[in-house]
Amino acid sequence: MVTYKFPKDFLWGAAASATQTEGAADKDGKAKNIWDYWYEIEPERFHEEVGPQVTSNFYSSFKEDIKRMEVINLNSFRPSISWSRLLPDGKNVNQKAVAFYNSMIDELLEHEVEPIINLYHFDMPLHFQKIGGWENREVVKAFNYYAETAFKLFGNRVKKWTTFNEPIVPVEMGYLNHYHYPCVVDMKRAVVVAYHSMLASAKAIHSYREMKQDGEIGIILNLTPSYPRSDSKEDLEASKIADLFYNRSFLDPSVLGTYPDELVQLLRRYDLLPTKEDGDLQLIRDNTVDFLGVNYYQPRRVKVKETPIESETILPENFFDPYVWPERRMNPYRGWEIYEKGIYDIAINIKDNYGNIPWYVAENGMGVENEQRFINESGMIEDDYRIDFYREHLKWLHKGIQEGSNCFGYHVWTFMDNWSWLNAYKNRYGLYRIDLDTQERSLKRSGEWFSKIAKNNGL
Ligand code: BGP
Repeated sequence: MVTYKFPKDFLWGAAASATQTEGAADKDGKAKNIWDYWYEIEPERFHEEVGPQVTSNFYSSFKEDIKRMEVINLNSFRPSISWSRLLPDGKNVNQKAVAFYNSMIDELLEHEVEPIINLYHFDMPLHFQKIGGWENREVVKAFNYYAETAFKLFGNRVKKWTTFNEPIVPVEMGYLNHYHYPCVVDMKRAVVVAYHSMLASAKAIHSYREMKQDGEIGIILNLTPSYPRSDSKEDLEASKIADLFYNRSFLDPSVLGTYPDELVQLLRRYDLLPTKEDGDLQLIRDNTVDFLGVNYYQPRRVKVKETPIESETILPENFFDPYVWPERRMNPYRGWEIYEKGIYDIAINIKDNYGNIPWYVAENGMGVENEQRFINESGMIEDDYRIDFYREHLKWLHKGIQEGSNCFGYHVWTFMDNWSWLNAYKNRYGLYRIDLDTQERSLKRSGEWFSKIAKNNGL
């Protein structure tokens, strides 16, 4: 019996990214990206010193893996293209990469798994990082060339594209914290990186339309709803600022075509506004997305700034403090709060404040360490915690849809265990387990459960 039925043609699937799954990092002409390089110079930063060279070997095993998608009734899959594989020097097309992505796309279509192809998932080619990465407007141009090349090569079969996955993450992790290369902590530079990423997205959308491609193009944002500790004026203000920095900085320009005034004023007050060129804001205004992908993992709880600011440097944290909600439930392995209702709040926010644009859950998932503890006699991982996680999020999502939010799909993170940015294979997320010694895949109980949900279009 299906109690929570989802709309017709709802997408049930999973997301992935090139660096986290493909492997073959130095094979068949692929150039280095920042992850390959960072691992080379600082392997100790990565869990158990496992780097991005092999990961889940999707480059070689994609045909079997796509069959496995069909087995569990996925009707869609969102991988990314590796920029440094497709255009190793930024200009010339690598034919081996074309062959790989062509076969991957064809295989997906043959198995009735709709490809949603993402262009950028944290993987700046090293030679572009060397000239400043997103700080350099030349890289915005280079990205546009890459996007046009991908549309030209694959646009006849791919009907849903996304420009970026979580563009705030490289800003936050790489320019406000030491968690992603280039490990800079500088708000002024972070703002430039964010602004240029936004321009790159708008420019690629512009090209997509100029090229008269007959599909749709969007962006994937990680939305972390900000919840204030209390209704006090100060807590509300703190939570509003967190929302401006971490959500609205990309959400507003991507969907509405404009930056929030409060954000611009705040940046101006601290002399943090980036240099604009003529036409920039018009480009952003004219090239909003057709649809939105939303990655949801955790909320952000905020209170007014109570701890003294230790450094002179301006950082987002100067404007609010994190708040530990006494009732919170944590995923202890990842250190993220689990708050299922957040997905409903996002659904309603999109409906009420973002023109009820078509959107889908592009990632939602739970990473757990040491999952082999849960292997049963027949060799299956009994990950009931993950089933609970998905079920509760889906119920809240269903409520949002019932109330009119225009959500067209739900993708889990992720299809099979994969390599994570610093944690490597510490926390596992897959519907399929991967034995790293043999690269063997085996279905987890959550995979079996998800296949029924996908088949019944509900739970
Ligand atoms: C998202 C990223 C994914 C993935 C996921 C899980 O932010 O888009 O690439 O990694 O988070 O996070 P992690 O791998 O850090 O546990």
